[in-house]
Amino acid sequence: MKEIECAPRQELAALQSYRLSRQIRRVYEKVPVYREKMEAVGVTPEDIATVGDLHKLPFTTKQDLRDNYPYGMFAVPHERLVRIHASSGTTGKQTVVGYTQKDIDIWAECAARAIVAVGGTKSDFVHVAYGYGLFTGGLGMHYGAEKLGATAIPASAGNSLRQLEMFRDFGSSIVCMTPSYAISLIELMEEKGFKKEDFHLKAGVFGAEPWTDEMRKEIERGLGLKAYDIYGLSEIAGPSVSCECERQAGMHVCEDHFIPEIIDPDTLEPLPPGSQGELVFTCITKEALPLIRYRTRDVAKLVYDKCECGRTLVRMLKPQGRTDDMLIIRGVNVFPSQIESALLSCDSRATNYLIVVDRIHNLDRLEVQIETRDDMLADNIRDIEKYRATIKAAIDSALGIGVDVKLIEPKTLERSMGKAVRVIDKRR
Ligand code: DLL
Repeated sequence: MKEIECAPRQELAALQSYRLSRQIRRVYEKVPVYREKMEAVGVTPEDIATVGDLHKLPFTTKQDLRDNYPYGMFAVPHERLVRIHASSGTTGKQTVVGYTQKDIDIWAECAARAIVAVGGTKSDFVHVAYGYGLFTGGLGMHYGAEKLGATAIPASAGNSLRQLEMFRDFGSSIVCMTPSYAISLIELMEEKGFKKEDFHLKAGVFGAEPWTDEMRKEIERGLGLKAYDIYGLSEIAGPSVSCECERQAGMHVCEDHFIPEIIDPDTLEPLPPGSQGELVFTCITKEALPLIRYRTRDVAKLVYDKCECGRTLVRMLKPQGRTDDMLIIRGVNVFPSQIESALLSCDSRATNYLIVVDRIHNLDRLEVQIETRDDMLADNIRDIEKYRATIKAAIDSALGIGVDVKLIEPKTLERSMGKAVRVIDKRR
């Protein structure tokens, strides 16, 4: 563990203040968009001396990146860039992010910290099954593993049978992949007769999409490892902006590089510690694309209590979802993660599901389609109806609205190798 990860909070705040004021002077000089935004609210770099001044600064959004596509918000000439990545861009134009060599080194350091936090050492085989490419998952964890001195296995996502053979033959001890891909590998293990005892897995670093504690239990059961949550976004660094430690009680943010805040997404006012709201990050060491008060749209909470692991870095609790993924059903706010949690609390193996939202005769309708499994086919109709009714009751009570639950044939939903698509909203 690095010293800074358990430094007294005042020491950390002093470092953050120094880095923040230096960063603001830099972006003011080098990025016209920031100068204009700061001038518009009457703030100059001299006004930003400490972390307490952060709230004076204007926000940055994905729209700013789109408006300045591809490189308009970069603070370095392109000769200094050593790599670019891009967001998946499911809605609208994709966003391009870039890194200098120093940015890559810091990112690798954060990813190495994440691997250490889940118990990794130089002796581990770190099997990276996030996609390699413009997506940050693969290369992000790969460089982290190498920085630590562990052995990276650059498997990338896909070719699932090979993944299982590699787990068995290469001695993979730490795996990195999306939780939904882990679920599809567990399913394949059962189909092909692999047992968790065939592998040497001890820990997994799962992220890039929301997943619940119920899903965690299912992955731990299926793969025989401890499953940890890791968070990040391309705009800030990629994976390892924050990661859980062995306590599995929230993800420690690399606050010496990224300052987190929680704001009210409607009023844009910062919220007190412990409140749930939209997560905002400011990059204080990033050279190429130093985003200031970047609105992530992720809904989370920050916990400042000292963790039993000894780290003093703030923890962010599992993101509930994104403000733009929140569904409004007949006026009620619904996060897909609430549905997953209720569903898996009835049947921990019901991991293949899809939420379909529609508007019929001017009324919102939410249907949860759940795949049945081959082993359920022997059940009689009454048992299956009871199963469906139990799940419906659990989801209705979690959401406070009535939903439709439909059981569908085994293996009809598409399997994910990256971020799973869990919601189809036909109203959009
Ligand atoms: O998903 C980076 C990443 C790769 C993180 C591998 C962790 C592991 P983007 O494609 O830019 O970057 O997507 C970022 O994914 O704003 C969240 O909405 C969501 N997300 C990422 N990690 C988590 C997580 C990568 N642990 C967006 N829990 C973020 C919930 C997550 N949501």
